[in-house]
Amino acid sequence: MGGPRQPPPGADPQLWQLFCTTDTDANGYLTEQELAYALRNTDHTPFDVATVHAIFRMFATGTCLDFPSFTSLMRYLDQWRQIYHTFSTQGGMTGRELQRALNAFGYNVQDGVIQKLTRRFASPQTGIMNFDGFIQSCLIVKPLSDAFSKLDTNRTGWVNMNYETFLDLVASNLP
Ligand SMILES: [Ca+2]
Repeated sequence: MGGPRQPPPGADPQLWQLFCTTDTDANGYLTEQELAYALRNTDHTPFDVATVHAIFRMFATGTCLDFPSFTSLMRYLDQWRQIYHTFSTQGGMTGRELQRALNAFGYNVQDGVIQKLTRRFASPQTGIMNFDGFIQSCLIVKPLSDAFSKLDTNRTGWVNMNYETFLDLVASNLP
């Protein structure tokens, strides 16, 4: 093995460096455990394992995440991070701010749902959500809302669906 690993042509040097540090066994792929090390909240706490798992599955091929997929993953997270910072104040996101962020993207999420998401993903002490909790909330609301919208063809906010369709909708959109 000898010398430092060369980045692929066109690689973002900062991302390449992060990839090499994260790829602790230097086999050219990240496992979910290796990726977990690279994903941090603003306060440097690691991401919740469920969030790492959901994101890893979105970008990895099987159990391996190569550098191009890692680049896409980090860019995807950057976009969410910008949204998170736009809508959050005081070093974290309150339920109100989460609601505002989701509304801005056309997801008209009611108070009751926001409370449930906050209870699940925010700190029980402060009610403040870290970046990883925000992602988890979006990974629940966005795909389910998009799937609902597809069925709500006349845009009334009402859909008539049977049990099987409902279960299929949920099962197809698990984070
Ligand atoms: Ca590896």
